[in-house]
Amino acid sequence: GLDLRNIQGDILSGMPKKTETFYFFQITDAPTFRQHLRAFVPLVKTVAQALKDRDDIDKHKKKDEGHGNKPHVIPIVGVNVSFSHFGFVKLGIDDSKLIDPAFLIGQRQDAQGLGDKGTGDGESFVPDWDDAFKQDIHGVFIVSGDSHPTVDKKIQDIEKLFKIGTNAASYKKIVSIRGDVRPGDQSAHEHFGYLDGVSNPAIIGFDKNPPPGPKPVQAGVILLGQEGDQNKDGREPWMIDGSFLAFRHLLQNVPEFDEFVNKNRLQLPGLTEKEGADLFGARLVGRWKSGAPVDLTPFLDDPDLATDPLRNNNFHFSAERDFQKLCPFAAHVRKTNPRADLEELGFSIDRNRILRRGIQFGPEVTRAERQQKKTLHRRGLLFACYQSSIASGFQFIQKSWANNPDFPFGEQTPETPGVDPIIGQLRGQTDRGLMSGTNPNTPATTVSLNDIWVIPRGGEYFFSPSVKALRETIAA
Ligand code: N7H
Repeated sequence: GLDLRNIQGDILSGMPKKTETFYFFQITDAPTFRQHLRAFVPLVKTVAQALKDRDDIDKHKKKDEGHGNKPHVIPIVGVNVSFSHFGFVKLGIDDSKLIDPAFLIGQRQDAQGLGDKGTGDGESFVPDWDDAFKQDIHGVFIVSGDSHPTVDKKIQDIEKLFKIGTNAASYKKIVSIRGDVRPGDQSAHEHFGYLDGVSNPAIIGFDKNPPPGPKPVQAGVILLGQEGDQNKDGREPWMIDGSFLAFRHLLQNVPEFDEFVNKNRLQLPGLTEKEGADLFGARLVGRWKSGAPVDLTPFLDDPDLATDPLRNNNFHFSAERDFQKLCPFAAHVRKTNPRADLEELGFSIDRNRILRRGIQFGPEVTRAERQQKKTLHRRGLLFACYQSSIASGFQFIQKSWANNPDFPFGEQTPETPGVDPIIGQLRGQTDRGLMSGTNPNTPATTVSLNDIWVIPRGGEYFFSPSVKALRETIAA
């Protein structure tokens, strides 16, 4: 079985969180850093501990409800740490057996391939990113919890261990970015308004009763050295139970997206303007804002289906593998997990599955923004996902699926799908070509994706080692 006390908590269970800070750093003094890290390791939350946190939260909730009280928040905080290739180089740790080409070149060098906007070409390409991410980032602390004070207090503890603010400091802080779950009834929804965190791969040997849906994957799809890791036999012992973390700082232009959806609302008999807009938006994503998949409920939202874990992920695009009346080929959830589109043709997509652990950042849309239909405040998604290969996971999904107007099927589809309207990008262009299938009755009708609403501002690829590796290999 998996050693849940050896795997960092964000990877498999996800740490319970209302707020989460990504704190990026650059190591300035490697020997001292490795000493400081030794004292830091006990702070790292494992999967076993994260599961216990979840239990505690549930128990308190039940108890409060049993007493007729409103559930009160119990303080929870969790810390994880990951390193980039440049971090391992700085620490003098040979990471060549991590093999992953995306990890080894780093995300800045990969940005042109991902389709990010920028200047120059090849080696001299400079992405149009925030300055923080143009520097060499060596590692990231992830600190999540129930509230800002608990998280901030933990960050102070970490800074103390690494002697930040004194002459003996062993790293330099580059930037920290705070994410927050959205307020009220939007709490599990991302900023465009769609329910997020519905579909993640079930892991064999970890998820005991996976709900019906995409078939569970071997642990090695996410964890190095486990069954299903493509490079299982080539790993060094310290790499086992670690996972690659792809982080992306993504802005979302919400008022502009809303305006696009409203302008292109479907004008079908019996639909109000609002219903026509909601249907169009649902067809861009592949799910209604409620979370209900359009493959199962193509014309009307179904809030009960949306929140029923036994049904809300149990679809495969198989009823219409070659057609897009139910769900457009380019819809975000079909592009990023094509299910039967490939599996029924005999292609396994197991190695392309990722565990997503993102969080929203930035304020709610203000009245002024809504009136001007223009983004005035930065908001979006701190996208984070885990996988045993970035080249087959995040990078592949972004490059070969989301950005590829011919996917799925290429020539065989009756209509060219177009890029993923949510995350697809073509060399930084705002005009991203045509998407078909948004109108269920006339799938050949296209809409022009003449703007882009998700804009990358930075990111990096990291490796999130096991606790044993932190203690015995990375710390001194
Ligand atoms: Fe996506 N969105 O609101 O439209 N995503 N995503 N994503 N995404 C998903 O199933 C969104 C991004 C995947 O198994 C849902 O949890 C937004 C990147 C994958 O069915 C919604 C952004 C990548 C899935 C969104 C964004 C992915 C998925 C449905 C950026 C990888 C699961 C809810 C700001 C390259 C697919 C759910 C499956 C689902 C949205 C980014 C991948 C609503 C706004 C960068 C694999």
